Amino acid sequence: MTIELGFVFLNIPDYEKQIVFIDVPGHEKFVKTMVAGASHIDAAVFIIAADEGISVQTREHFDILRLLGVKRGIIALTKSDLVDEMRLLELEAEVRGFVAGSFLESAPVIPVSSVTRAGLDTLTAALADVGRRVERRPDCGIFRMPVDRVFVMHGFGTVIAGTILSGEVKAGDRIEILPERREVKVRGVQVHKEKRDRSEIGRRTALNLQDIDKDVLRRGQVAAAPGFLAPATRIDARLRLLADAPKELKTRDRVRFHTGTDEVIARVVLLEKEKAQPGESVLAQFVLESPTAALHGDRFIIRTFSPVQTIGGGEILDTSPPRHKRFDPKAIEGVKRWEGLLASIVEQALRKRSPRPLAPGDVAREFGKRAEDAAAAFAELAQAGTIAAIPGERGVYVLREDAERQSERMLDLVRRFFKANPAGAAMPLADLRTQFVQGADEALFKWTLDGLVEKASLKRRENAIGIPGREAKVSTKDLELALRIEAEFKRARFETPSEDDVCRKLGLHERVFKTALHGLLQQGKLIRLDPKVVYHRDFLEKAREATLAQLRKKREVTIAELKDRLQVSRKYACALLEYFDRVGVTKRLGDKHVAK
Ligand SMILES: Nc1nc2c(ncn2[C@@H]2O[C@H](COP(=O)(O)OP(=O)(O)OP(=O)(O)O)[C@@H](O)[C@H]2O)c(=O)[nH]1
Ligand SMILES: [Mg+2]
Repeated sequence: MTIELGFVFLNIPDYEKQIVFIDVPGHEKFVKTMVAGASHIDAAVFIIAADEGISVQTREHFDILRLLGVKRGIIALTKSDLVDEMRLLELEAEVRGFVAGSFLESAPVIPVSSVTRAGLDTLTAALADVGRRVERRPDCGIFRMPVDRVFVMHGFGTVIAGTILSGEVKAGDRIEILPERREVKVRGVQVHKEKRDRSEIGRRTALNLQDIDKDVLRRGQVAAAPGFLAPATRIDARLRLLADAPKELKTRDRVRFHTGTDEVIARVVLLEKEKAQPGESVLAQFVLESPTAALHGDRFIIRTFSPVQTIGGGEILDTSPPRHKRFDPKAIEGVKRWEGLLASIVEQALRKRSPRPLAPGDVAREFGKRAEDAAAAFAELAQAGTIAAIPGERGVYVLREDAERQSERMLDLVRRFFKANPAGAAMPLADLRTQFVQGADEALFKWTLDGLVEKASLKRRENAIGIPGREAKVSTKDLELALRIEAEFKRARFETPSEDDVCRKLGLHERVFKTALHGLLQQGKLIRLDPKVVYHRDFLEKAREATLAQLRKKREVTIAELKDRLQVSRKYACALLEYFDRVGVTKRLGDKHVAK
Protein backbone atom coordinates (compact mmCIF):
# COMPACT_ATOMS: atom_id res chain seq x y z
CA MET A 1 0.00 0.00 0.00
CA THR A 2 1.29 3.41 -0.95
CA ILE A 3 1.48 5.81 1.98
CA GLU A 4 3.92 8.38 0.60
CA LEU A 5 4.25 10.25 -2.66
CA GLY A 6 6.32 8.44 -5.28
CA PHE A 7 8.06 10.05 -8.23
CA VAL A 8 8.83 8.30 -11.48
CA PHE A 9 10.17 9.73 -14.72
CA LEU A 10 9.07 8.36 -18.05
CA ASN A 11 11.16 9.00 -21.14
CA ILE A 12 9.35 7.91 -24.29
CA PRO A 13 11.77 7.37 -27.22
CA ASP A 14 11.67 10.22 -29.75
CA TYR A 15 9.32 12.19 -27.54
CA GLU A 16 10.14 15.83 -26.85
CA LYS A 17 8.90 15.95 -23.27
CA GLN A 18 9.68 14.02 -20.16
CA ILE A 19 6.65 12.82 -18.22
CA VAL A 20 6.92 12.97 -14.46
CA PHE A 21 4.57 10.73 -12.51
CA ILE A 22 3.54 11.58 -9.00
CA ASP A 23 2.20 8.37 -7.51
CA VAL A 24 -0.32 9.15 -4.80
CA PRO A 25 -1.82 6.92 -2.11
CA GLY A 26 -5.32 5.61 -2.69
CA HIS A 27 -6.34 4.88 0.88
CA GLU A 28 -8.74 7.28 2.56
CA LYS A 29 -6.33 7.77 5.46
CA PHE A 30 -3.85 9.38 3.08
CA VAL A 31 -6.06 11.72 1.08
CA LYS A 32 -4.09 14.59 2.60
CA THR A 33 -0.97 13.24 0.88
CA MET A 34 -2.92 12.67 -2.32
CA VAL A 35 -4.03 16.33 -2.38
CA ALA A 36 -0.45 17.49 -1.82
CA GLY A 37 0.74 15.33 -4.71
CA ALA A 38 -2.06 16.32 -7.07
CA SER A 39 -2.19 20.04 -6.25
CA HIS A 40 -0.37 21.32 -9.31
CA ILE A 41 -0.39 18.49 -11.83
CA ASP A 42 -0.92 19.08 -15.56
CA ALA A 43 -2.89 15.88 -16.16
CA ALA A 44 -4.18 12.89 -14.23
CA VAL A 45 -3.96 9.16 -14.89
CA PHE A 46 -7.13 8.13 -13.16
CA ILE A 47 -6.89 4.54 -12.03
CA ILE A 48 -9.78 2.19 -11.39
CA ALA A 49 -9.06 -1.44 -10.60
CA ALA A 50 -11.15 -3.58 -12.95
CA ASP A 51 -11.97 -6.12 -10.27
CA GLU A 52 -13.17 -3.49 -7.79
CA GLY A 53 -14.85 -0.91 -10.01
CA ILE A 54 -15.81 2.57 -8.84
CA SER A 55 -15.15 2.70 -5.11
CA VAL A 56 -15.67 5.35 -2.43
CA GLN A 57 -12.06 6.39 -2.87
CA THR A 58 -12.50 6.63 -6.64
CA ARG A 59 -15.26 9.15 -6.02
CA GLU A 60 -13.30 11.22 -3.54
CA HIS A 61 -10.19 11.35 -5.75
CA PHE A 62 -12.34 12.32 -8.71
CA ASP A 63 -13.97 15.14 -6.70
CA ILE A 64 -10.56 16.38 -5.59
CA LEU A 65 -9.17 16.41 -9.13
CA ARG A 66 -12.19 18.41 -10.30
CA LEU A 67 -11.94 20.88 -7.44
CA LEU A 68 -8.21 21.28 -8.11
CA GLY A 69 -9.10 22.29 -11.64
CA VAL A 70 -7.12 19.53 -13.37
CA LYS A 71 -7.87 19.96 -17.06
CA ARG A 72 -7.11 16.65 -18.74
CA GLY A 73 -6.35 12.99 -18.17
CA ILE A 74 -6.53 9.34 -19.04
CA ILE A 75 -8.60 6.64 -17.36
CA ALA A 76 -6.77 3.35 -16.78
CA LEU A 77 -8.70 0.21 -15.83
CA THR A 78 -6.01 -1.83 -14.06
CA LYS A 79 -5.84 -5.53 -13.28
CA SER A 80 -7.68 -6.20 -16.54
CA ASP A 81 -6.36 -9.78 -16.41
CA LEU A 82 -8.60 -10.49 -13.43
CA VAL A 83 -11.92 -9.89 -15.25
CA ASP A 84 -13.47 -11.06 -18.50
CA GLU A 85 -14.21 -9.00 -21.59
CA MET A 86 -17.87 -8.56 -20.62
CA ARG A 87 -17.00 -7.08 -17.26
CA LEU A 88 -14.51 -4.71 -18.88
CA LEU A 89 -17.13 -3.44 -21.32
CA GLU A 90 -19.64 -3.03 -18.52
CA LEU A 91 -17.15 -1.16 -16.38
CA GLU A 92 -16.11 1.08 -19.24
CA ALA A 93 -19.76 2.10 -19.77
CA GLU A 94 -20.15 2.68 -16.05
CA VAL A 95 -17.00 4.82 -15.91
CA ARG A 96 -18.11 6.88 -18.92
CA GLY A 97 -21.32 7.68 -17.12
CA PHE A 98 -19.44 8.51 -13.95
CA VAL A 99 -17.13 11.08 -15.58
CA ALA A 100 -19.77 12.58 -17.91
CA GLY A 101 -19.69 16.37 -17.87
CA SER A 102 -16.24 16.51 -16.22
CA PHE A 103 -12.72 17.13 -17.46
CA LEU A 104 -12.46 13.37 -18.06
CA GLU A 105 -15.56 13.25 -20.26
CA SER A 106 -13.65 12.57 -23.46
CA ALA A 107 -10.58 10.96 -21.89
CA PRO A 108 -9.50 7.60 -23.30
CA VAL A 109 -10.49 4.62 -21.13
CA ILE A 110 -7.70 2.04 -21.37
CA PRO A 111 -7.79 -1.43 -19.81
CA VAL A 112 -4.28 -2.47 -18.71
CA SER A 113 -2.59 -5.28 -16.86
CA SER A 114 0.85 -5.19 -15.30
CA VAL A 115 0.75 -9.00 -15.25
CA THR A 116 0.08 -9.61 -18.95
CA ARG A 117 1.30 -6.16 -20.02
CA ALA A 118 -1.90 -5.83 -22.06
CA GLY A 119 -2.78 -2.24 -22.93
CA LEU A 120 0.53 -0.75 -21.80
CA ASP A 121 1.52 0.43 -25.30
CA THR A 122 -1.88 2.05 -25.78
CA LEU A 123 -1.44 3.73 -22.40
CA THR A 124 2.02 5.02 -23.35
CA ALA A 125 0.67 6.43 -26.62
CA ALA A 126 -2.18 8.12 -24.74
CA LEU A 127 0.30 9.63 -22.26
CA ALA A 128 2.37 11.04 -25.11
CA ASP A 129 -0.75 12.54 -26.62
CA VAL A 130 -1.88 14.17 -23.38
CA GLY A 131 1.65 15.43 -22.76
CA ARG A 132 1.63 17.13 -26.14
CA ARG A 133 -1.60 18.88 -25.34
CA VAL A 134 -0.56 20.25 -21.99
CA GLU A 135 -0.13 24.00 -22.35
CA ARG A 136 2.90 25.79 -21.10
CA ARG A 137 2.21 27.35 -17.70
CA PRO A 138 2.22 31.14 -17.77
CA ASP A 139 5.42 32.18 -16.00
CA CYS A 140 5.65 35.35 -13.92
CA GLY A 141 9.39 34.68 -13.73
CA ILE A 142 9.54 34.70 -9.94
CA PHE A 143 10.63 31.51 -8.21
CA ARG A 144 8.00 29.50 -6.31
CA MET A 145 8.03 25.84 -5.33
CA PRO A 146 5.70 24.15 -2.84
CA VAL A 147 7.70 21.66 -0.79
CA ASP A 148 6.45 18.10 -1.01
CA ARG A 149 9.43 16.26 0.42
CA VAL A 150 12.15 16.94 2.95
CA PHE A 151 15.08 14.63 3.52
CA VAL A 152 18.72 14.47 4.42
CA MET A 153 21.06 13.14 1.77
CA HIS A 154 24.46 11.83 2.69
CA GLY A 155 27.06 14.23 1.45
CA PHE A 156 24.40 16.60 0.17
CA GLY A 157 22.80 17.83 3.40
CA THR A 158 19.24 18.98 4.03
CA VAL A 159 17.11 18.77 0.91
CA ILE A 160 13.66 20.04 -0.03
CA ALA A 161 11.93 18.82 -3.17
CA GLY A 162 8.96 19.89 -5.20
CA THR A 163 7.74 21.01 -8.61
CA ILE A 164 8.68 24.56 -9.59
CA LEU A 165 5.52 26.55 -10.32
CA SER A 166 7.19 29.68 -11.63
CA GLY A 167 10.58 31.24 -12.27
CA GLU A 168 13.90 29.52 -11.78
CA VAL A 169 16.40 28.75 -9.05
CA LYS A 170 20.19 28.60 -9.14
CA ALA A 171 22.87 27.31 -6.84
CA GLY A 172 23.92 30.25 -4.65
CA ASP A 173 20.47 31.92 -4.69
CA ARG A 174 18.96 33.12 -1.47
CA ILE A 175 15.40 31.89 -1.12
CA GLU A 176 12.73 32.18 1.50
CA ILE A 177 10.90 29.33 3.24
CA LEU A 178 7.30 30.23 3.97
CA PRO A 179 5.14 30.73 5.93
CA GLU A 180 7.99 31.21 8.45
CA ARG A 181 9.85 33.60 6.15
CA ARG A 182 13.13 31.90 6.88
CA GLU A 183 15.80 33.01 4.43
CA VAL A 184 18.26 30.34 3.33
CA LYS A 185 20.93 29.85 0.73
CA VAL A 186 20.66 27.22 -1.99
CA ARG A 187 23.86 25.21 -1.93
CA GLY A 188 23.02 22.86 -4.76
CA VAL A 189 20.32 22.04 -7.29
CA GLN A 190 19.31 18.59 -8.51
CA VAL A 191 16.91 17.88 -11.32
CA HIS A 192 15.84 14.24 -11.71
CA LYS A 193 18.64 13.17 -9.36
CA GLU A 194 21.33 14.92 -11.43
CA LYS A 195 23.37 17.86 -10.19
CA ARG A 196 22.61 21.08 -12.11
CA ASP A 197 23.43 24.78 -11.91
CA ARG A 198 19.79 25.74 -12.16
CA SER A 199 16.26 24.49 -12.49
CA GLU A 200 13.10 26.15 -13.81
CA ILE A 201 9.32 26.18 -14.07
CA GLY A 202 7.72 22.75 -14.46
CA ARG A 203 10.72 20.73 -13.27
CA ARG A 204 10.85 18.33 -10.35
CA THR A 205 13.63 19.85 -8.33
CA ALA A 206 15.59 19.04 -5.21
CA LEU A 207 17.36 21.90 -3.42
CA ASN A 208 20.15 21.38 -0.96
CA LEU A 209 19.93 24.15 1.61
CA GLN A 210 22.77 25.63 3.59
CA ASP A 211 22.77 25.86 7.40
CA ILE A 212 19.26 24.72 8.06
CA ASP A 213 18.03 21.89 10.20
CA LYS A 214 15.71 19.27 8.76
CA ASP A 215 13.44 19.70 11.80
CA VAL A 216 12.28 23.17 10.71
CA LEU A 217 11.35 21.96 7.25
CA ARG A 218 8.19 20.07 6.26
CA ARG A 219 5.84 19.28 3.40
CA GLY A 220 3.42 22.18 3.03
CA GLN A 221 6.00 24.93 3.17
CA VAL A 222 6.77 26.97 0.09
CA ALA A 223 10.20 27.93 -1.18
CA ALA A 224 10.11 31.26 -3.02
CA ALA A 225 12.17 34.24 -4.08
CA PRO A 226 12.53 36.46 -0.98
CA GLY A 227 9.62 38.90 -0.67
CA PHE A 228 7.47 37.27 -3.34
CA LEU A 229 4.91 35.74 -1.00
CA ALA A 230 3.54 36.72 2.35
CA PRO A 231 2.17 34.32 4.95
CA ALA A 232 -1.63 34.39 4.87
CA THR A 233 -3.82 34.10 7.93
CA ARG A 234 -7.06 34.95 6.18
CA ILE A 235 -8.02 33.88 2.68
CA ASP A 236 -10.99 34.98 0.56
CA ALA A 237 -12.15 32.36 -1.88
CA ARG A 238 -14.81 31.08 -4.23
CA LEU A 239 -15.99 27.87 -2.61
CA ARG A 240 -17.95 25.12 -4.34
CA LEU A 241 -19.58 22.55 -2.13
CA LEU A 242 -19.79 19.05 -3.58
CA ALA A 243 -23.28 17.99 -4.52
CA ASP A 244 -22.88 14.91 -2.35
CA ALA A 245 -21.37 16.74 0.64
CA PRO A 246 -22.98 15.16 3.72
CA LYS A 247 -24.46 18.36 5.11
CA GLU A 248 -24.65 22.12 4.82
CA LEU A 249 -21.74 24.36 5.76
CA LYS A 250 -22.23 27.17 8.27
CA THR A 251 -20.21 30.20 9.29
CA ARG A 252 -17.71 29.29 12.02
CA ASP A 253 -17.55 25.62 10.94
CA ARG A 254 -14.04 24.27 11.30
CA VAL A 255 -12.50 22.64 8.24
CA ARG A 256 -9.20 21.30 6.98
CA PHE A 257 -7.99 23.68 4.31
CA HIS A 258 -5.59 22.18 1.76
CA THR A 259 -3.65 24.33 -0.68
CA GLY A 260 -0.48 23.51 -2.55
CA THR A 261 1.15 20.82 -0.44
CA ASP A 262 -0.09 22.33 2.83
CA GLU A 263 -2.95 21.59 5.16
CA VAL A 264 -4.11 24.06 7.83
CA ILE A 265 -7.15 24.23 10.06
CA ALA A 266 -9.54 27.08 9.30
CA ARG A 267 -12.88 28.51 10.26
CA VAL A 268 -15.30 29.40 7.49
CA VAL A 269 -17.03 32.76 7.25
CA LEU A 270 -19.71 32.77 4.55
CA LEU A 271 -19.95 36.28 3.10
CA GLU A 272 -23.32 36.20 1.36
CA LYS A 273 -25.28 33.43 3.03
CA GLU A 274 -26.11 32.02 6.41
CA LYS A 275 -25.56 28.47 5.20
CA ALA A 276 -24.18 26.87 2.09
CA GLN A 277 -26.03 23.82 0.83
CA PRO A 278 -24.38 20.85 -0.95
CA GLY A 279 -23.84 21.75 -4.60
CA GLU A 280 -23.81 25.53 -3.95
CA SER A 281 -21.12 27.99 -4.92
CA VAL A 282 -20.44 30.76 -2.39
CA LEU A 283 -17.90 33.42 -1.43
CA ALA A 284 -16.12 32.63 1.80
CA GLN A 285 -13.38 33.92 4.01
CA PHE A 286 -11.23 31.29 5.66
CA VAL A 287 -9.71 32.34 8.96
CA LEU A 288 -6.64 30.15 9.31
CA GLU A 289 -5.45 28.83 12.65
CA SER A 290 -1.89 28.79 11.35
CA PRO A 291 -0.46 30.69 8.38
CA THR A 292 0.13 29.29 4.93
CA ALA A 293 1.64 30.69 1.72
CA ALA A 294 -0.59 30.84 -1.34
CA LEU A 295 -1.21 33.01 -4.36
CA HIS A 296 -4.28 34.48 -6.04
CA GLY A 297 -5.71 31.84 -8.38
CA ASP A 298 -4.37 28.82 -6.48
CA ARG A 299 -6.84 26.00 -5.90
CA PHE A 300 -7.78 24.58 -2.55
CA ILE A 301 -9.75 21.70 -1.07
CA ILE A 302 -11.71 21.62 2.16
CA ARG A 303 -12.39 18.55 4.20
CA THR A 304 -14.54 18.19 7.29
CA PHE A 305 -12.76 18.08 10.58
CA SER A 306 -14.04 14.74 11.75
CA PRO A 307 -14.93 12.41 10.28
CA VAL A 308 -12.52 13.53 7.60
CA GLN A 309 -14.27 13.87 4.27
CA THR A 310 -13.78 16.09 1.22
CA ILE A 311 -16.76 18.46 0.98
CA GLY A 312 -15.65 21.17 -1.42
CA GLY A 313 -12.96 23.43 -2.74
CA GLY A 314 -12.34 26.18 -5.20
CA GLU A 315 -10.15 29.10 -6.06
CA ILE A 316 -8.20 31.47 -3.84
CA LEU A 317 -9.06 35.11 -4.53
CA ASP A 318 -7.29 37.19 -1.91
CA THR A 319 -4.50 36.14 0.42
CA SER A 320 -4.49 39.30 2.55
CA PRO A 321 -8.11 40.36 2.85
CA PRO A 322 -9.48 42.56 5.59
CA ARG A 323 -12.03 41.13 7.98
CA HIS A 324 -15.25 41.74 6.04
CA LYS A 325 -18.62 42.71 7.33
CA ARG A 326 -20.84 39.82 6.25
CA PHE A 327 -23.61 40.58 3.74
CA ASP A 328 -21.95 43.92 2.90
CA PRO A 329 -22.68 44.47 -0.82
CA LYS A 330 -19.55 46.61 -1.31
CA ALA A 331 -17.25 44.02 0.25
CA ILE A 332 -18.86 41.25 -1.79
CA GLU A 333 -18.53 43.26 -4.99
CA GLY A 334 -14.85 43.74 -4.15
CA VAL A 335 -14.22 40.05 -3.54
CA LYS A 336 -15.98 39.20 -6.81
CA ARG A 337 -13.66 41.52 -8.69
CA TRP A 338 -10.78 39.16 -7.88
CA GLU A 339 -12.58 36.51 -9.94
CA GLY A 340 -12.47 38.57 -13.12
CA LEU A 341 -9.88 39.04 -15.82
CA LEU A 342 -6.56 40.67 -15.03
CA ALA A 343 -7.95 44.20 -15.58
CA SER A 344 -10.59 43.52 -12.94
CA ILE A 345 -7.89 42.22 -10.58
CA VAL A 346 -5.79 45.35 -11.17
CA GLU A 347 -8.79 47.54 -10.40
CA GLN A 348 -9.49 45.65 -7.20
CA ALA A 349 -5.81 45.78 -6.19
CA LEU A 350 -5.96 49.57 -6.57
CA ARG A 351 -9.20 49.76 -4.60
CA LYS A 352 -7.73 47.65 -1.85
CA ARG A 353 -4.75 49.96 -1.37
CA SER A 354 -6.68 53.10 -2.25
CA PRO A 355 -5.59 55.83 -2.76
CA ARG A 356 -2.03 54.65 -3.17
CA PRO A 357 -0.90 54.07 -6.76
CA LEU A 358 0.41 50.86 -8.32
CA ALA A 359 2.71 50.06 -11.23
CA PRO A 360 2.16 47.13 -13.61
CA GLY A 361 5.33 45.56 -12.18
CA ASP A 362 3.82 45.60 -8.67
CA VAL A 363 0.78 43.68 -9.87
CA ALA A 364 2.88 41.19 -11.80
CA ARG A 365 4.91 40.47 -8.67
CA GLU A 366 2.02 40.44 -6.23
CA PHE A 367 -0.20 38.12 -8.25
CA GLY A 368 2.40 36.08 -10.06
CA LYS A 369 1.37 37.35 -13.49
CA ARG A 370 3.50 38.02 -16.52
CA ALA A 371 4.72 41.62 -16.73
CA GLU A 372 3.39 42.13 -20.27
CA ASP A 373 -0.06 40.88 -19.27
CA ALA A 374 -0.10 43.28 -16.33
CA ALA A 375 0.96 46.19 -18.56
CA ALA A 376 -1.83 45.36 -21.02
CA ALA A 377 -4.40 45.28 -18.22
CA PHE A 378 -3.28 48.72 -17.00
CA ALA A 379 -3.43 50.11 -20.52
CA GLU A 380 -6.97 48.78 -20.92
CA LEU A 381 -8.12 50.42 -17.68
CA ALA A 382 -6.45 53.71 -18.59
CA GLN A 383 -8.17 53.64 -21.97
CA ALA A 384 -11.53 53.11 -20.27
CA GLY A 385 -10.83 56.05 -17.95
CA THR A 386 -10.93 53.92 -14.80
CA ILE A 387 -7.34 54.72 -13.92
CA ALA A 388 -4.96 57.57 -14.65
CA ALA A 389 -1.19 57.55 -15.07
CA ILE A 390 0.90 59.66 -12.72
CA PRO A 391 3.77 61.10 -14.72
CA GLY A 392 7.15 60.01 -13.44
CA GLU A 393 9.77 57.32 -13.65
CA ARG A 394 7.95 54.63 -11.69
CA GLY A 395 5.07 54.47 -14.16
CA VAL A 396 2.35 54.25 -11.51
CA TYR A 397 -1.39 54.61 -11.88
CA VAL A 398 -4.24 55.61 -9.57
CA LEU A 399 -7.96 55.08 -9.75
CA ARG A 400 -9.49 58.14 -11.35
CA GLU A 401 -12.08 58.40 -8.60
CA ASP A 402 -9.26 58.35 -6.05
CA ALA A 403 -7.48 61.12 -7.93
CA GLU A 404 -10.60 63.27 -7.74
CA ARG A 405 -11.18 62.50 -4.09
CA GLN A 406 -7.56 63.27 -3.24
CA SER A 407 -7.76 66.56 -5.07
CA GLU A 408 -10.75 67.52 -2.91
CA ARG A 409 -8.90 66.31 0.15
CA MET A 410 -5.89 68.48 -0.63
CA LEU A 411 -8.07 71.55 -1.09
CA ASP A 412 -9.73 70.72 2.18
CA LEU A 413 -6.40 70.47 3.99
CA VAL A 414 -5.41 73.93 2.70
CA ARG A 415 -8.80 75.42 3.60
CA ARG A 416 -8.58 73.94 7.05
CA PHE A 417 -5.12 75.39 7.50
CA PHE A 418 -6.36 78.89 6.73
CA LYS A 419 -9.36 78.42 8.96
CA ALA A 420 -6.98 77.65 11.82
CA ASN A 421 -4.56 80.40 10.73
CA PRO A 422 -6.73 83.24 9.44
CA ALA A 423 -3.83 85.69 9.61
CA GLY A 424 -1.50 83.34 7.74
CA ALA A 425 -0.54 84.49 4.30
CA ALA A 426 0.44 81.06 3.04
CA MET A 427 0.49 77.40 4.06
CA PRO A 428 4.00 75.97 4.14
CA LEU A 429 4.40 73.27 1.47
CA ALA A 430 6.05 70.96 3.98
CA ASP A 431 2.95 71.08 6.22
CA LEU A 432 0.69 70.22 3.34
CA ARG A 433 2.94 67.37 2.26
CA THR A 434 3.13 65.85 5.75
CA GLN A 435 -0.63 65.93 6.16
CA PHE A 436 -1.42 64.73 2.65
CA VAL A 437 1.09 61.91 2.39
CA GLN A 438 -0.37 60.25 5.49
CA GLY A 439 -2.59 57.61 3.92
CA ALA A 440 -1.61 58.67 0.42
CA ASP A 441 1.66 58.75 -1.41
CA GLU A 442 4.45 61.11 -2.43
CA ALA A 443 3.93 60.73 -6.20
CA LEU A 444 0.22 61.33 -5.74
CA PHE A 445 1.00 64.43 -3.67
CA LYS A 446 3.08 66.08 -6.35
CA TRP A 447 0.66 65.22 -9.11
CA THR A 448 -2.41 66.37 -7.18
CA LEU A 449 -0.75 69.67 -6.23
CA ASP A 450 0.42 70.35 -9.78
CA GLY A 451 -3.10 69.64 -11.01
CA LEU A 452 -4.70 72.05 -8.55
CA VAL A 453 -2.17 74.80 -9.31
CA GLU A 454 -2.75 74.32 -13.03
CA LYS A 455 -6.52 74.64 -12.53
CA ALA A 456 -5.82 77.74 -10.37
CA SER A 457 -7.62 76.16 -7.42
CA LEU A 458 -4.43 76.69 -5.45
CA LYS A 459 -1.50 78.98 -5.94
CA ARG A 460 2.05 78.09 -5.21
CA ARG A 461 5.05 80.32 -4.76
CA GLU A 462 8.03 78.09 -4.12
CA ASN A 463 7.30 76.54 -0.76
CA ALA A 464 4.19 78.53 0.03
CA ILE A 465 0.68 77.39 -0.83
CA GLY A 466 -2.21 79.82 -1.03
CA ILE A 467 -5.77 80.05 -2.26
CA PRO A 468 -6.29 82.51 -5.11
CA GLY A 469 -8.35 85.54 -4.08
CA ARG A 470 -8.06 84.82 -0.39
CA GLU A 471 -7.15 87.66 1.96
CA ALA A 472 -5.57 86.93 5.30
CA LYS A 473 -8.14 87.61 8.03
CA VAL A 474 -6.78 89.61 10.88
CA SER A 475 -8.02 90.13 14.42
CA THR A 476 -8.89 93.65 15.66
CA LYS A 477 -5.84 93.62 17.82
CA ASP A 478 -3.64 92.69 14.90
CA LEU A 479 -5.45 95.20 12.73
CA GLU A 480 -4.80 97.96 15.20
CA LEU A 481 -1.15 97.04 15.38
CA ALA A 482 -0.91 96.99 11.59
CA LEU A 483 -2.49 100.43 11.42
CA ARG A 484 0.04 101.83 13.89
CA ILE A 485 2.95 100.44 11.90
CA GLU A 486 1.46 101.68 8.64
CA ALA A 487 1.00 105.13 10.18
CA GLU A 488 4.68 105.27 11.17
CA PHE A 489 5.82 104.71 7.59
CA LYS A 490 3.16 107.06 6.22
CA ARG A 491 4.06 109.85 8.64
CA ALA A 492 7.74 109.60 7.62
CA ARG A 493 6.74 110.35 4.00
CA PHE A 494 9.83 109.92 1.79
CA GLU A 495 12.43 109.58 4.54
CA THR A 496 11.20 106.37 6.13
CA PRO A 497 12.62 104.92 9.33
CA SER A 498 14.37 101.57 9.54
CA GLU A 499 12.31 98.55 10.60
CA ASP A 500 14.21 98.34 13.88
CA ASP A 501 13.43 101.96 14.67
CA VAL A 502 9.72 101.46 14.16
CA CYS A 503 9.72 98.32 16.24
CA ARG A 504 11.54 100.07 19.07
CA LYS A 505 9.43 103.18 18.85
CA LEU A 506 6.21 101.24 19.14
CA GLY A 507 7.68 99.14 21.93
CA LEU A 508 6.88 95.84 20.21
CA HIS A 509 8.24 92.38 20.58
CA GLU A 510 10.35 91.66 17.52
CA ARG A 511 8.38 88.57 16.50
CA VAL A 512 5.04 90.36 16.80
CA PHE A 513 6.37 93.30 14.79
CA LYS A 514 7.84 91.06 12.04
CA THR A 515 4.56 89.16 11.61
CA ALA A 516 2.55 92.36 11.33
CA LEU A 517 5.07 93.94 8.96
CA HIS A 518 5.06 90.80 6.84
CA GLY A 519 1.28 91.06 6.60
CA LEU A 520 1.47 94.70 5.46
CA LEU A 521 4.08 93.81 2.85
CA GLN A 522 1.93 90.90 1.64
CA GLN A 523 -1.09 93.18 1.31
CA GLY A 524 0.99 95.71 -0.61
CA LYS A 525 0.38 98.52 1.88
CA LEU A 526 4.09 98.72 2.48
CA ILE A 527 6.72 98.01 -0.15
CA ARG A 528 10.27 96.95 0.51
CA LEU A 529 12.49 98.78 -1.99
CA ASP A 530 15.69 97.16 -0.82
CA PRO A 531 16.74 95.29 2.33
CA LYS A 532 16.98 98.55 4.27
CA VAL A 533 14.23 100.77 2.80
CA VAL A 534 10.49 100.28 3.24
CA TYR A 535 7.93 102.76 1.83
CA HIS A 536 4.26 103.31 2.35
CA ARG A 537 2.47 102.73 -0.94
CA ASP A 538 0.96 106.28 -1.02
CA PHE A 539 4.41 107.85 -0.93
CA LEU A 540 5.90 105.32 -3.31
CA GLU A 541 3.12 106.39 -5.69
CA LYS A 542 3.98 110.07 -5.13
CA ALA A 543 7.65 109.33 -5.77
CA ARG A 544 6.66 107.56 -8.97
CA GLU A 545 4.63 110.59 -10.11
CA ALA A 546 7.54 112.87 -9.33
CA THR A 547 9.86 110.65 -11.32
CA LEU A 548 7.48 110.54 -14.26
CA ALA A 549 7.08 114.33 -14.12
CA GLN A 550 10.84 114.75 -14.23
CA LEU A 551 11.01 112.35 -17.17
CA ARG A 552 8.38 114.33 -19.03
CA LYS A 553 10.38 117.45 -18.47
CA LYS A 554 13.89 116.21 -19.26
CA ARG A 555 13.37 112.70 -20.69
CA GLU A 556 15.77 111.52 -18.02
CA VAL A 557 16.22 111.53 -14.30
CA THR A 558 19.27 111.24 -12.07
CA ILE A 559 19.66 110.36 -8.42
CA ALA A 560 20.61 113.98 -7.67
CA GLU A 561 17.50 115.31 -9.40
CA LEU A 562 15.16 112.98 -7.55
CA LYS A 563 16.98 113.78 -4.30
CA ASP A 564 16.21 117.45 -4.78
CA ARG A 565 12.69 116.97 -5.98
CA LEU A 566 11.68 114.84 -3.01
CA GLN A 567 13.96 116.51 -0.49
CA VAL A 568 15.49 113.21 0.61
CA SER A 569 18.97 111.89 1.18
CA ARG A 570 20.84 110.06 -1.54
CA LYS A 571 20.07 106.68 0.09
CA TYR A 572 16.33 107.03 -0.63
CA ALA A 573 16.67 108.47 -4.13
CA CYS A 574 19.00 105.62 -5.01
CA ALA A 575 16.70 102.95 -3.57
CA LEU A 576 13.72 104.48 -5.39
CA LEU A 577 15.35 104.60 -8.80
CA GLU A 578 16.74 101.10 -8.52
CA TYR A 579 13.29 99.91 -7.55
CA PHE A 580 11.71 101.75 -10.49
CA ASP A 581 14.26 100.14 -12.79
CA ARG A 582 13.34 96.74 -11.43
CA VAL A 583 9.61 97.13 -11.81
CA GLY A 584 9.91 98.71 -15.24
CA VAL A 585 9.07 102.39 -14.64
CA THR A 586 12.54 103.48 -15.67
CA LYS A 587 15.58 101.98 -17.29
CA ARG A 588 19.15 102.67 -16.30
CA LEU A 589 21.42 104.23 -18.90
CA GLY A 590 24.88 104.99 -17.39
CA ASP A 591 24.21 107.17 -14.35
CA LYS A 592 20.91 108.36 -15.76
CA HIS A 593 17.53 106.70 -15.77
CA VAL A 594 15.23 107.04 -18.75
CA ALA A 595 11.63 106.09 -19.43
CA LYS A 596 11.16 102.42 -20.14
N1 LIG B 1 -3.46 -9.49 -11.19
C1 LIG B 1 -2.97 -8.26 -11.16
N2 LIG B 1 -2.58 -7.75 -9.97
C2 LIG B 1 -2.10 -6.51 -9.96
C3 LIG B 1 -1.99 -5.72 -11.12
N3 LIG B 1 -1.48 -4.52 -10.79
C4 LIG B 1 -1.28 -4.56 -9.45
N4 LIG B 1 -1.65 -5.75 -8.94
C5 LIG B 1 -1.63 -6.13 -7.54
O1 LIG B 1 -2.54 -5.36 -6.81
C6 LIG B 1 -2.04 -5.01 -5.53
C7 LIG B 1 -2.09 -3.49 -5.30
O2 LIG B 1 -1.23 -2.85 -6.19
P1 LIG B 1 -0.68 -1.37 -5.96
O3 LIG B 1 0.12 -1.01 -7.15
O4 LIG B 1 -0.04 -1.28 -4.64
O5 LIG B 1 -2.03 -0.62 -5.93
P2 LIG B 1 -2.30 0.93 -5.60
O6 LIG B 1 -3.49 1.32 -6.34
O7 LIG B 1 -1.05 1.73 -5.80
O8 LIG B 1 -2.63 0.90 -4.06
P3 LIG B 1 -2.48 2.11 -3.01
O9 LIG B 1 -1.11 2.67 -3.21
O10 LIG B 1 -2.70 1.56 -1.70
O11 LIG B 1 -3.51 3.11 -3.40
C8 LIG B 1 -0.65 -5.59 -5.48
O12 LIG B 1 -0.73 -6.82 -4.78
C9 LIG B 1 -0.28 -5.85 -6.92
O13 LIG B 1 0.55 -6.94 -7.12
C10 LIG B 1 -2.41 -6.30 -12.36
O14 LIG B 1 -2.39 -5.71 -13.42
N5 LIG B 1 -2.90 -7.58 -12.31
MG1 LIG C 1 0.09 2.84 -4.76
